[in-house]
Formats: sequence, structure tokens, C-alpha cells
Amino acid sequence: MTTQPSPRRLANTCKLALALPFAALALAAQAQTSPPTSASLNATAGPLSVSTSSVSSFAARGFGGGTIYYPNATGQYGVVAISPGYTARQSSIAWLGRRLATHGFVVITIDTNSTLDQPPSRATQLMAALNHVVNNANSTVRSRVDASKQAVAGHSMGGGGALIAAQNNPTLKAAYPLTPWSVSKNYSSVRVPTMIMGADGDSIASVATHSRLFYSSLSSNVSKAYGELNNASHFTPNFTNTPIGRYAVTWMKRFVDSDTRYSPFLCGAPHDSYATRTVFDRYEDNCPY
Ligand code: 856
Repeated sequence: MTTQPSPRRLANTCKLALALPFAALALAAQAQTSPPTSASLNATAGPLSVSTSSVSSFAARGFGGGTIYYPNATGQYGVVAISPGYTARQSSIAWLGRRLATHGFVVITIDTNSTLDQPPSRATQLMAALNHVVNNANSTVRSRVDASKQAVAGHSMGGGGALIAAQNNPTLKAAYPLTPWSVSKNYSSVRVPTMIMGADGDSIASVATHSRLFYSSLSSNVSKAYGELNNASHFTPNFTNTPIGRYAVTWMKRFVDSDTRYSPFLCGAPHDSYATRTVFDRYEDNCPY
């Protein structure tokens, strides 16, 4: 005797057959990483192994060359460009490029055309670097890129560059300026989710004349956050193992990948228990997001 599937069983099987491709798509969009924990965000590396591809100054168009950090695992990852500060080279922010890549981003850390370039020039160079990764990088890199998800970050004058890039390019998904320095103080037209990291002891880009002004100029209609690092200097972004790494990953995951599993690490209990006065002497946001 053969058993026939019941009508309900058949209906459920059909539902499953319909639902599975969508579940697979949703997983692909989240790069199939494990849910974040405070420990995984504090670790010096994420779950993915990473390779690098260098971009010579001769191959670069509109910026000074750089290094692309990309996950070895195939997938479609968001793209982040990071600029160093005045007189500095990509080595000064290399740790951040690698850190982000291990969480599932294709990252280019750049050298600027001249180490003396000012923030508006750094902004256009960040965009040129994103364009390089999306359109001109080797096929191994390009095959891992989701061109619809692009973001910028930078240190000091590079952070000023990230703010200006966000102002001029509303399709960017996120900006993450670190102890940013800029002559222009008004970023009210920015429509890109922006998290600014300031340093309480910054004597080059004092928070009173830079980060705090930049943050308060940002519209309340855009997702934003401001962390003022306690006991920190203008050069804290050049060191690994600071809260800058944790929030870089969190901000990019939330706004480049639209991964709301990271929201509690910006707006909820895991953020509140981490972001003590020892870490930040000031923290502002417009949660929820
Ligand atoms: C590391 C930005 C008047 O402005 C300055 O003196 C100044 C100095 C340094 C930086 C910066 O980008 O430092 C980052 O080189 C402005």
C-alpha cells in the first residue's frame, strides 16, 4: 500500500518550496555571518579570512594608490574607502581596513595624491577609490563587490574628506569620520548615516571646534551618532584595539548591510553596558535605528 501525502502536507511543502529561495536571498544579503556579540565586536578580527590587492599609484585614477582588503569567501560585500590624515599614509589606518574586511566588507585604504591634500580633495579621492574598486579592480575583487553599498571613512583631514564626500554623494550608505578636521563646519545637508568619533584630548582638531560642531550640524532626519573617546588624542584612530574598531563594524553593518542585528549595539543594552564613562566622556545619538 502506498501512502499519499495529505492535502495539508502538500500545501506546506509548496509553501516551503516558495519560501526557501527567499530565505536564501535574505541570508545572502546578510553575508551569512553569525549574530554579533559584544565579544565578537571587540575582537581584533571578525570571522572571515582576508586577502589584499595593492593598487599602484600608476593604476589609480584620481587618488594616490592603495590597498584593497577583501574576504576570501565569495559573496557580495559592501565597499568602504578610508583616507588617512594630513602628511600620513595608508599604513596609518591599515588596521581598520583589515578589521572591517574580516567582517565582510571590501575595503580600500588609500594614499592621497599628495600627503598635503586638504579635505575637499580627500573627498573626491575617496569617491575615486570607490570607483576603482567597483569598476577597475581585478575580477577576484570585483566579483565580491555589491556596488549598491558604498561607504567612506577617514582620519583627521581624511575624516573631513569623509564628511564632504557624504555631503556631495547622498547615495553613500554610511560615513565614519575619525577625529575629523575640516574648515567647513556645516554638514546639515548630509543625508548619509554618519557616526563621528572625537577624542577628548585632541589638540589638533579640538572637539569644541571640530567634531562637536560637525555632529550638531547634522540633521535630526539622518541617522547619526557621536562618540567622544575618553583619555584619547588626535592619533587614537591610528591604534588598533580601541572602541573605534567595534563601532566601525557596527555602523557599517547596520547602515551598509542594513543588518538590524547590530542595532542593539548602537541603541540598546549591549551599547549601554559598553559605552561607559571610561570609554566615552560624551555620547550622543538619535536612536532608534
Ligand atoms: C595625521 C589636520 C591646521 O591644521 C593642522 O595643523 C592639522 C594637522 C594635522 C591634521 C591631520 O590630518 O592629522 C592626521 O597626520 C590638521
